[in-house]
Amino acid sequence: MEEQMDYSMAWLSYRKIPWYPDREYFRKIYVQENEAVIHTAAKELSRAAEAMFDESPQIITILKEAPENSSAGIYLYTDKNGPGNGGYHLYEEGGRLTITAEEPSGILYGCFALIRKVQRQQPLKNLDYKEVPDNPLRMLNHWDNMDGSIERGYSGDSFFFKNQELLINERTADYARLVSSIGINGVVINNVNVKENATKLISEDYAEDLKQLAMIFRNYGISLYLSLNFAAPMELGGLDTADPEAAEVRDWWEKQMKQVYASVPDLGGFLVKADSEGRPGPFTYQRTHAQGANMLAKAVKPYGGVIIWRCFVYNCTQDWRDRKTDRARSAYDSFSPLDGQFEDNVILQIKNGPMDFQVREPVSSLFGALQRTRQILEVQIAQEYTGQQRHVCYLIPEFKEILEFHTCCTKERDTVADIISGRAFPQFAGGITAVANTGSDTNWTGHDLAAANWFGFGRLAFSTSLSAGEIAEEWCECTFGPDKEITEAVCRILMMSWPAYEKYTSPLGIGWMVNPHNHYGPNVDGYEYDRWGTYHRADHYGLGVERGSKGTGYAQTYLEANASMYETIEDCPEELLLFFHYVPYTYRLKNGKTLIQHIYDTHFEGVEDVQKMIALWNGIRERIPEDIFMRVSERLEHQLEHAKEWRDQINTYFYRKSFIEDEKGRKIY
Ligand code: GCV
Repeated sequence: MEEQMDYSMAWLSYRKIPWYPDREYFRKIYVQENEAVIHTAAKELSRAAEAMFDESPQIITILKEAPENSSAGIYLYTDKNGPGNGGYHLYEEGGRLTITAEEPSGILYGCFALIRKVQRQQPLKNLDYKEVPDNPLRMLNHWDNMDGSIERGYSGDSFFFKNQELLINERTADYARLVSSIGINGVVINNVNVKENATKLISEDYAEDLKQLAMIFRNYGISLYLSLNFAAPMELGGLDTADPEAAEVRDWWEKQMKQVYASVPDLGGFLVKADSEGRPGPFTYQRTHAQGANMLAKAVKPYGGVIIWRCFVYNCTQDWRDRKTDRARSAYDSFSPLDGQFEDNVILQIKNGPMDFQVREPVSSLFGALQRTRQILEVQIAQEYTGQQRHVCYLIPEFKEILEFHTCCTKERDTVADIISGRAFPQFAGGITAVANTGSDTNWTGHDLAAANWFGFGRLAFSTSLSAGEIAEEWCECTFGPDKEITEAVCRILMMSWPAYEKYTSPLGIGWMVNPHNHYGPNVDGYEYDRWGTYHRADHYGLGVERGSKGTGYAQTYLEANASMYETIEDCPEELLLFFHYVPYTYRLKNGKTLIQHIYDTHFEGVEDVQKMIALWNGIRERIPEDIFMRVSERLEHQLEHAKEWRDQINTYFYRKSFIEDEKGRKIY
C-alpha cells in the first residue's frame, strides 16, 4: 500500500490524492450563516480537503445565496425552491460548486456526496446531480445494553454505554460523522429489550447525558431515539399497573414525556418491543397493540415525537408437536386486523420476513396487508444468522430483493419500497431501519468487509434505486481508493457472498438449523424439538413446512397473485420452496435435479465459492494495508472451515435421513 493510513474512520478514512485537478474548488467555502448543520457540512468539507490534498479552505460566511459574479469555490446554502426532505442539488457552473437544499441536512448530505466523488477522483466540472432520499426515516437500531454488552453484537462492546453510564466521547462524534455521511437521520441507542437501568433512560438520571448526545447528533442531522419499557410506570413510576387505559398510567407517561422533552426537545421518539419474547405489553391488560401504542403516541404528540411499535410478536413457548400454530403467521394475525386504528404518529416496524432475519425468507405478508398504517421495514446488518461478522455476507442484494418485492397492494407502486417511502399510500410514509453491526472494535464492524453492509444500508435507505453492485463499488473506492484491481476483486467477493452463505447453510428458505441461543454454526435439529416455532420437519421422505391451505395457511395471508404463487408448489419460487411446502427428496426442481441432489450440490458449491473468495482476496494482497489484509484473511480461513462444517453436517444429515446417494459420489459422512 502506498502510504501509512489510519483506517479507523472506515469509508471516511481519507487518503492523499497526489494530483487532483479539481482541488481548486476547495480553497474557499461560502457558508450560509446561522445554520449549525451547514457549518458541520463546511467543516466536513475542509476536513476532507485537508486530508486528501493538504488544502485548508477558507470558510466565508455569506448571508444567503451566492452573490452574482462571486468567485470560485464551494457555496452551501438553503433555498426554498431546492430539493426538500433532505434532498440536495450539487452542481458546478463557472468555477463555482454549489450545494443547495431546502433543508440544512440536505446540504450536509450533498457535501458527503461531493466528498465521495472526490475520494473516487471523479471530475467535478459541469457536475449536475440531484438526490432526494426515498425514505423519510432512515434509522439504525442499536441493541446496546447499559452494562456495555450488545445483544447479537459481533464487533466488541457498546460505544454508547458502559457500567450503566452513557459514553460521550470522540467515538460518539466519529459515529455521528459516519452515519450522517450515508444519510442516516435517526438512531435508537439502546436495546429493544429494555430492562433494569435502561428503563431509567427516560428519568432525570440520564437527562443531562442525553442532552449532550442529542446535541452531537443534531449537528449531524440525526435525531436521537430511545427504546422504551412498556412497564416503566410500574418499574420506574411505582404504579401497580401499566394498563394503557388506566388514567394514572396515561398521566404518568404524560408527565414523564414532558420531562424528557424538556431536556431533548427534538427527541425523535421511542421504539417499543411489547408482548414479545417476555417483554411486557398491553396483552397483560387484555388491551390491543393499538391501544398500547396510541396511549404512548398521545403522550409524545405535543412534542412531535413518534412511537415506533415493533410487530415482532409471536408465541415463543410453542409445542413442536403442534403443526397448526405457525410462527410465520403471527405478525400478520396480530397486526393486520388493526390496520387504520393507529394514531398518525405511530409507525409499525416490521421485520423483513415472517421469521427472524434468516438468510432467505419471503417478505412479510404484513407489507401489503396494511394499507392505512405507517410502516418501517426492519432489516438486520448485525449478521446474527448470516455469519456473525466472521463470515463475509454482503446483505445489500438481499435488501434490494425485499424492497423490490411486489406486494400487489395497488395496481402500480406496490413494492415494499413504495409502501415504506409513502409512494403507495402517501399519508402513511415510514421508512427503513437496520439492527446495527457496530461496536467498539477499532474498525467498527469486526470484519472489515462488514462495513460494506453498514455503508450499504445507509446508501440504500437514502436511494433505494441504487444497485447492490453500485453501492459495493462506491464503498470499496471510498474505503480503499479508486484502485481497479481492488474494486474488482472486493466487489466480486461481496457480490458472491450472500448466495454462497445461502448455499452452504440451510436449504431453500427453510432457515434455522443453527445452534440454539448463539445462532452460530450448524445444528440441523438444534431448534427442531424446541419451543420457538422454528421447524424444518424433515423425515425419511422429505422436508419443509406445509404453509399452503392444506397446512398452516400462511400462504393465504398474501394478496393475490402472491397467495396463489406460494400456494402452488410448481409456481412457488424455488428459493422458498421448503419455506412453503413439504417436499419429497425425489421431487424434481426446474433444472431437472432432485431436491436431495440440489442440497448436496449447493453445499459443495458453497464451499468452493468461499475458496474462490479467498483466491480473490489473496490476489490483491500487495494493494491492501497489511493489518486489514490479515484480519480479513483470518476470517476467510475461518469461514472456509466453518462452511465445510456446515456442508458436511447438512449433507450427512440428509443422506442419513434419505439414504439417497450423491450422484457425483462425493464424500458424505
Ligand atoms: C433483541 C431475535 C434475537 C433476539 C432479539 C429479537 C428481537 O429473537 O435472537 O436477540 O432481541 O430477535 O428482534 O427482538
